[in-house]
Amino acid sequence: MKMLVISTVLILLYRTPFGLELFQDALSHGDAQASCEANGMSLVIDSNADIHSAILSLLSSNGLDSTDIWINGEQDSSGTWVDNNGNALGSYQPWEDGEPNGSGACLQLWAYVGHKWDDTPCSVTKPYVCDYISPFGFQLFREAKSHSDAQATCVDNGMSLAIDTSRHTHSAILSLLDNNGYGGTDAWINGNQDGSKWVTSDGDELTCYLPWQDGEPNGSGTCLQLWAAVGHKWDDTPCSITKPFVCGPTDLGFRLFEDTRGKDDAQASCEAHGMTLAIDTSPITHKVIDGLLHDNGYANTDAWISGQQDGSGAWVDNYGDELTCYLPWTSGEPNGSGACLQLWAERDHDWDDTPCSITKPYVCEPAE
Ligand SMILES: [Ca+2]
Ligand SMILES: [Ca+2]
Ligand SMILES: [Ca+2]
Repeated sequence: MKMLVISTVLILLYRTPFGLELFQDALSHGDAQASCEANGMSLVIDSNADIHSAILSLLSSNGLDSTDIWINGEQDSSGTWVDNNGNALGSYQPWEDGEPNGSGACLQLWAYVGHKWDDTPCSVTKPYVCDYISPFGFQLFREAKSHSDAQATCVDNGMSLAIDTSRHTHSAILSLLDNNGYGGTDAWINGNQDGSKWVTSDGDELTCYLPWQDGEPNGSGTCLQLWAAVGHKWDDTPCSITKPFVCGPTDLGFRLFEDTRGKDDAQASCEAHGMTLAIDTSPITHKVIDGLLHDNGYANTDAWISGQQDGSGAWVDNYGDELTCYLPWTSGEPNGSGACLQLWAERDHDWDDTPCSITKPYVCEPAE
């Protein structure tokens, strides 16, 4: 009897681990960052155990287990370890025992100790790993978890599950998934059903921007996912299923600028920082912007956000989109007193129309 020989085809799938890119030309730390930027990326920020293991897999699959590697991080003049934008590195800092020992001001993954962190001179040339940077500060976590475990991991990393408040955040989250090879994968974002409402992890209702897939939510679960099969529109699904997930900053990426400017100059300043005046799309954004003003001592100060009257008298944001759905005008406003939208301190930072030329501090959000 003849043996049936089943020929096995070994298919070797090789894929760059997920948006991270390894560059094998050895450069100094500064030149490595410049090279990342020339490729639309930045030196990777080793901000959690999940991305750390993705970096190590990338090195391993390229035979670089024994090679030191540059990542994002340098010591500033005050001795703090910061990223290339000057923001302090987070709480996840897998230093080798005894490091940093003052042997240099740049951060490497030290091969000799299993690619733990080490401070070393910036001028030494090494290969380096770049990463796509999401404008709103969204981070993809690759290890599949239940919705509640995903949220707990985001909190452990100083964030929350990503809150999808506008077409701009939605597009940033989708770019993050695509750029990391997750264009075909479902992912958790922030949202739970609470009776007839959908609320964030802080209990704030998701309103106005609700990109549900047609026919959803259909009662198939009480947690909010981005459903890959329908272009990552929103879908309700059981919370216990494990999926990759996207975390985002609790301040939604908004930033207060304290120099006072007229409205046009404020927008120009936002743009100079890769941002645009913040768009107040829902009670969630309003609470964050108002909180930012309070936390920085501006509870009693008016501030500019996005919004001006166009030629037809409609109120539009900086992308030219009409402001609809969420319109927290304070009582009696708009009263025709100006063509620009401000947050009026005297009315708890509800909306007011006012002359565009008045100078005020302003709040920006990341631009697409
Ligand atoms: Ca060292
Ligand atoms: Ca569903
Ligand atoms: Ca007014």
